[in-house]
Amino acid sequence: MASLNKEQLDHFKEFGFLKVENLIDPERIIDPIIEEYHQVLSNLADTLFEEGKITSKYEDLPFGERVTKIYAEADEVYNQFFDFSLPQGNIKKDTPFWAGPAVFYALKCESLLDAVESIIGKEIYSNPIQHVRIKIPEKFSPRDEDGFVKFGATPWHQDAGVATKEIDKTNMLTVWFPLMDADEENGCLQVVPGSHDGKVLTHCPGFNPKTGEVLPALSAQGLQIPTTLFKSEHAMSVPMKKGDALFLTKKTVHNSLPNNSNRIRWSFDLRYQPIGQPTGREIFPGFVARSERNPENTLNDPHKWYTLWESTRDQLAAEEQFSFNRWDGDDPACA
Ligand SMILES: O=C(O)CCC(=O)C(=O)O
Ligand SMILES: [Fe+2]
Repeated sequence: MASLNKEQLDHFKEFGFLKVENLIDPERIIDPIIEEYHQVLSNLADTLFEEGKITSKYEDLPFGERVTKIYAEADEVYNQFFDFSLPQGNIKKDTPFWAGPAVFYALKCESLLDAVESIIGKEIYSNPIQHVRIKIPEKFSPRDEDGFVKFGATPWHQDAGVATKEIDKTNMLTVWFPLMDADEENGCLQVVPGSHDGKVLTHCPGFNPKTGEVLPALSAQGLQIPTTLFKSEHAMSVPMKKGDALFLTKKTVHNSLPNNSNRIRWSFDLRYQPIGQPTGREIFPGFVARSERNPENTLNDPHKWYTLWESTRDQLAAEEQFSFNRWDGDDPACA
């Protein structure tokens, strides 16, 4: 068992984050994901080429350069095609997602679950708040009408702030790992050590939903904590190598830097929690990743995992959908 040692656990408790080097086998776990995503990208390239949105399929390029060329030429970011979760609204019958076997085996990675078990115990549920993030270099990135990079740097937040209020009762653990080395240049994470010790801080929408106006000093990239509410001067960057994993509590304040490099910034973020606690996104499907008490309940079949997401999408597409943001932006801290 690749359990965490006392020193690591003490660090996690004191500072609210822990980086573990060489936890995820690059050849056995990460390379198959990269291979799988290359196929997803090929399918996307075929579609965009047929639609006349790109003039070449860029078949001979490695993943990073290929996705950069395709997003830049089509002037659009297609990250939902790769994501193993659904959007937080406007889900349609043909909303794309990717829940392939290599991704499932990463969620079930034994050494990763051993470390998770050291923190949250033996009854482990895979929380459905999870994403792949592909960020092409900002200099090539498509931008929105306000000039903001689409899918760029992530603003300051706590993960509890991007789930529904029910998450306050849950011992949710975030695991972040890069599929390629991530550093300050291509946009690694920054954490604020010790910021997990207080309450869930006010998150403000990046724009005023009533007027559509972008708030001063904030970007339009979703919910964020105003820097007046925590010690942003204590922030530290966490550069990571392929195979390393970063653990965060649900209240650890973190963000990510912009991708100012010539290569992509590519990562997975996963969440785990004890079985039976609220997930904070109840409409999405989680699963039992490991259980000593009821091992027969563990999900081991990647295809079953795929069908959980497929049926969720089809069902939500047929219903009226509600937004699940817990903040209204009326707090004076957001002004
Ligand atoms: O990768 C990023 O840019 C942000 C990730 C994040 O906020 C998370 O994993 O919770
Ligand atoms: Fe986060």
